[in-house]
Amino acid sequence: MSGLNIKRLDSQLADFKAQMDKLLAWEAVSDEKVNNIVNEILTRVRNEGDSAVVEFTNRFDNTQAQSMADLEMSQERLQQALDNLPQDQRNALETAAERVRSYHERQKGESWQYTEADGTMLGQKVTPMDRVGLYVPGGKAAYPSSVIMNAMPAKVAGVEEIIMVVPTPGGEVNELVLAAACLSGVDRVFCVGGAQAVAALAYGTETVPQVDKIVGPGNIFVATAKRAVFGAVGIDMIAGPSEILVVCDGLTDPDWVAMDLFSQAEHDEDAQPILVTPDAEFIDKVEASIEKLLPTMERKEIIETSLRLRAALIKVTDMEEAIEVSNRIAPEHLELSVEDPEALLPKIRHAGAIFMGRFTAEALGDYCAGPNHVLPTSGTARFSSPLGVYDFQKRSSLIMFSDEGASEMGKVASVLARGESLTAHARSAEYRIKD
Ligand code: HSO
Ligand code: ZN
Repeated sequence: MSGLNIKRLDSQLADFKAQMDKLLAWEAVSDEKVNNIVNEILTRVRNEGDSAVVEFTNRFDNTQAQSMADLEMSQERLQQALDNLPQDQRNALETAAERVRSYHERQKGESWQYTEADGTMLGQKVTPMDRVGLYVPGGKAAYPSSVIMNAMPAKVAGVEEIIMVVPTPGGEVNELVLAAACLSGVDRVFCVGGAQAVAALAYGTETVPQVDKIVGPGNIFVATAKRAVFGAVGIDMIAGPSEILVVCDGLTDPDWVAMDLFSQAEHDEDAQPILVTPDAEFIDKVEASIEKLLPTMERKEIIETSLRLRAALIKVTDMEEAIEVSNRIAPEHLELSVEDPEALLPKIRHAGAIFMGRFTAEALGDYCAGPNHVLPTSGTARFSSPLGVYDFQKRSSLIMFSDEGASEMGKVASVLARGESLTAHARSAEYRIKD
């Protein structure tokens, strides 16, 4: 038995459903105190602009900026960060950026139209957003890979201007983050974080241009601020802690499975790693691998907490049931660690990203496979999708009637308008009816 006490569940036991519900219960905390602080910051930035942003930044990030100009990074500075990277870092970053670009190229929505027999034309016009804001967290969650994953789909969509904000506590900038911004075509970078950064992007200041949508992960202050400005601007999803579900037939090296579980656990104490298998002995083997490998991990404290709080080793009767459990969880990342993943694919309904086969480590998807690593968490894969080009494009409907079409449809509209007692609608349509 393990000292870690990782939860074990068995689909044959009477309380399985209740245990599953308990395992998956996750609520984003909403904190009254945080709400009040965020609201004050939003109001002050909205009313006072740059000076409030500078004041909050100096206060929270311990910097000594005199003005917004001190907090902006020039394009030359971004290029310099890229040029000064060790060659292997630069190559890897370039390979990743290129693969992410080429995958996302395929997501571009195209405009379309069709013409009816009487000459009436209908269609849909796709337009990129003008300007978007990208929030990049500082400190331990400053991931250059996330800069690429957030900026590249916007770039591919054709967004004209990408504005990045990133906190730099103590004035310390992350060179890899700047290099990734350079490679992804970010236009302007401000060393500002927290709710003040979200406010600057949402309302605009003398220096920071107002954006149409804000994307990117952040701490509770950032998430609360994004929720508050939604409506004035668009926002992406508010991500919960990382999750990985490994569905395994019991034939993969247990060390591989243990490390795949660690790979998401190391993100966050609240991350959720789960194994589902029909092979009871395999559960013991993976647990033994976990015990053996954990002491070797740099982030063992975080991994251990995540394993203790939120992990589970689930025994099912067969693969069919494994997929049922997977659909119930709707995981952010699903690994199908089996011989023939394609045979399982048709039955999988809910997952942010599906990693097929024993060789497909989720970590490859985080960095360089090509698909986006910003994915729906906490079961939201039931109704939402990975971040993509489509999140930076919008659609306008196109309608052009021929005189004949206007006459025919005028009759239909007139009847419906009079049914709603909207006479101006009816008469506007009727003017165009030919006698
Ligand atoms: N797995 C994270 C993304 C990430 N992993 C960034 C490494 N760096 C999103 O679920
Ligand atoms: Zn990751």
